[in-house]
Amino acid sequence: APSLPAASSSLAPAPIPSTSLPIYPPAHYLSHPPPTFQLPHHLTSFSYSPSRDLLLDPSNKDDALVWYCEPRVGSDLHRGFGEAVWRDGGVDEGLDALVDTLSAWAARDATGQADDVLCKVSVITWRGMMTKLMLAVYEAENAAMGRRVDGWEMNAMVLDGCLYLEESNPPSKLAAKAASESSNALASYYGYSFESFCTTSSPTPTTSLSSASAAAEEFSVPNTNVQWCSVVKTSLGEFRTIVGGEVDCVRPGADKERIETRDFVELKTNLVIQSQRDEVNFERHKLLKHYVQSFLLGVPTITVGFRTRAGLLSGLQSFNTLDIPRLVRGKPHAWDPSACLASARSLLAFIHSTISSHPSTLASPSSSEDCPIFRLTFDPSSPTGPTVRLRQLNAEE
Ligand code: 0WD
Ligand code: CA
Repeated sequence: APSLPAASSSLAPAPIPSTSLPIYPPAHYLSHPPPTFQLPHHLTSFSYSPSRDLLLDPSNKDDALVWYCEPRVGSDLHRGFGEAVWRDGGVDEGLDALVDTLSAWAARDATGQADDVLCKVSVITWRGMMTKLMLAVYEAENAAMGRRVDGWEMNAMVLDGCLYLEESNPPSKLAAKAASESSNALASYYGYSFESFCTTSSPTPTTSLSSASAAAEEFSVPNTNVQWCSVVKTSLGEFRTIVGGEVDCVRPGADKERIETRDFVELKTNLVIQSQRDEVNFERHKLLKHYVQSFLLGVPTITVGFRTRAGLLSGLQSFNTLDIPRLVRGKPHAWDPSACLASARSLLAFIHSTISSHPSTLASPSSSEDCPIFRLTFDPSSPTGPTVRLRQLNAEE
């Protein structure tokens, strides 16, 4: 029989891909230059209505867009607590809103730009999922230092070469989430109420006789169904990504017809900082999370409202997102965004290549119904060290 040419070794079955990836201490990721991160570019947007209807037509996709207006220090964030409308946290929305928005955007685009972006994209997900990937390295470090750290779970699939990542919400987890939300209802209400005090649905600042009455006028009782979300394209290393995320408001005067990421403003609330220990915690944990979350969507400004325990607004501080790493550099509790970028890139590479080369993905036709789903689990306190695991789900899961 004729012997096979040497080149046929490339036809040998691929080695069984590894199904778990250790998360190393931050320093491990700092021995090479960080991967590039492309400045996020706003592609399109959508809104959720007060009854959680998805609005994605040109006529209503920006219905939930609001503009920043400075709140009055001393405002009572407890105001309206009893009347607030809370989103039903038991509904698992998956990636539907993002995927539907992208389809509608591509369908009305006559230039071919949308198709061009979509055919090159290798990751589509919510910003919140990218935040989790970027923070895993420091969550692992927190766990190693004995702090209590929650892991996370996501579902993943690769369809036509594009990785889709969504939060995994098994019923047990939804119940735990609902319980923690109701026990933290007041603290999270202060966050929503702060958003209401800081925003107005008119694009130009209203001039009024007294700033106190202007601030009072801007308050409307929060309905957590209402959200405005931006969909951006960016890239991390070799991965072109499309990311959707909630944007709290845009800067005063921003033009609704020409929204760019440089207009975006993120709002946060925090208990007033009263001790050295509070300050270290704020810089080590809160600023890291705020930085990563806003960086991923290209949000340039983060405005923090400091509040008392009783919910009175006691002060405001705005941060330029890109300046935040410099504020903590050189301190004993410093963190380095390069470790986040490098570890998130290696996580994406692991997830993308493991799923793409998996026999069941290779065997599946190009339709989302039959595409195999994988479960991604991050266990920061695993006895064998912090690890991200990937396994294929059964049809029943
Ligand atoms: O964990 C997530 N990323 C989830 C996102 C869980 C459940 C739902 N979603 C939805 C959001 O409601 C939105 O429609 O995905 C879309 C995009 O969200 P994102 O920007 O990716 O979410 P993330 O960056 O995690 O959080 C941004 C804001 C939060 O503001 P703060 O200032 O706390 O980070 O989205 C809101 C919240 O206001 N948010 C939620 N709203 C309702 N239900 C939820 C939730 N479970 N999680 C975050
Ligand atoms: Ca916020």
